[in-house]
Amino acid sequence: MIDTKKKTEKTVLVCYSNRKDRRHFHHYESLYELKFLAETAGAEVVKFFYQENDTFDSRYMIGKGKVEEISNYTDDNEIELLIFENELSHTQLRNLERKIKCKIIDKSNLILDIFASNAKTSQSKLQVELAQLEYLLPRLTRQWTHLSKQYGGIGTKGPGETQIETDRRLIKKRISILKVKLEKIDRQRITQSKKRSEFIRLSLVGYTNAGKSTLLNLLTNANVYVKDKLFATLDTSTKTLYLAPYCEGETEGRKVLISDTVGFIKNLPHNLIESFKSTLSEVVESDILLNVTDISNSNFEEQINVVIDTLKEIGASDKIIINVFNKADLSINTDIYDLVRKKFDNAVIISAMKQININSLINEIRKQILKIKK
Ligand SMILES: Nc1nc2c(ncn2[C@@H]2O[C@H](COP(=O)(O)OP(=O)(O)OP(=O)(O)O)[C@@H](O)[C@H]2O)c(=O)[nH]1
Ligand SMILES: [Mg+2]
Repeated sequence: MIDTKKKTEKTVLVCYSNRKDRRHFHHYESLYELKFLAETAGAEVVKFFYQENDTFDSRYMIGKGKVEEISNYTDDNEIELLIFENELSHTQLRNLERKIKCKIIDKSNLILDIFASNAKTSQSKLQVELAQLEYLLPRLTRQWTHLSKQYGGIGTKGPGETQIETDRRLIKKRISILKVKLEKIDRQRITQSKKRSEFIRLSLVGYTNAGKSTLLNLLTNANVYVKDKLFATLDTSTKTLYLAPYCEGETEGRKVLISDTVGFIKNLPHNLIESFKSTLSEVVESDILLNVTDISNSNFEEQINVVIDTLKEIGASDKIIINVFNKADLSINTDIYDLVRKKFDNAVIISAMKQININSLINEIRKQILKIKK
């Protein structure tokens, strides 16, 4: 039997960058991350289109000439899907769909799709559905409905199976039902969380794919899902970490709690952060954050900034932070090690996979724990 769901869609990626406007400025390298996201969702990426200029065409985001170039390419090469790095307004989407005859989605839409297919628990499924509906509501157009029926695959999964997308009223009603259900789950979480409040709590945070779950598994002998794809983890799992006595005067070891949770990414759709607030509340309630960064990624400094901004957005920027630079087995430039030691407080360079320098990390955790009175 042929599994039609597994068919990969022939895809091109588009990124527009405006040199004069920070909100619309994107490096060419953004396309590599978008490619990883698209492949995580099952697409086959065959080409990048990148346009950088000083004049922003609000009709299409990219210039009219570029639209024609892309349209010719998609016709000649039987392209099924076009993914934009930039967030498109519904008017831009409609204008582009008139000119380019394939399915068009933006990065937010793609991330929502990945979240939808990776969601396992009822809480994360409800949270993703809520974010999808909130994303969809202002973008509901005739074209969208028409396209979603015509094509399958990326960008059309989720809440689009019934008549729901044709009726704003139904969507709004569904949104309020989802919110009530999520509030109920959150009340249970608060009760559980109170039981944990006597313990010192640590959370692993960081950019997606940095190695948070690998580190949790290593530190606690857990068996959390690890995968070389983006957003492998969508739920929070909390495990116990036993620490031996650290200094004189400390007679007994300590039992602390450590949690792994959903990773962050540049331009994570705001409604996703909103609907994942409950999942992320473990981070907000933690005493110490282990900010895990993939030091082998050439954009790691930008990724740290994204993590810091996201922590601010969820209200967790006032925590003790241990900066854990992971995947040191891959990075060979020692200048980078010097740079991070100088630039970041409490920096520890490790490899979770190859188990390099894990004792230094544990010592740093112990050192920081001594600062907390509980
Ligand atoms: N080379 C190398 N790879 C690593 C290391 N740590 C993790 N990985 C790999 O990086 C990929 C992502 O690891 P995860 O632990 O799933 O990363 P994560 O931060 O939990 O990712 P998400 O849950 O998707 O946000 C996997 O393929 C891991 O095997 C490391 O120290 N070195
Ligand atoms: Mg993970």
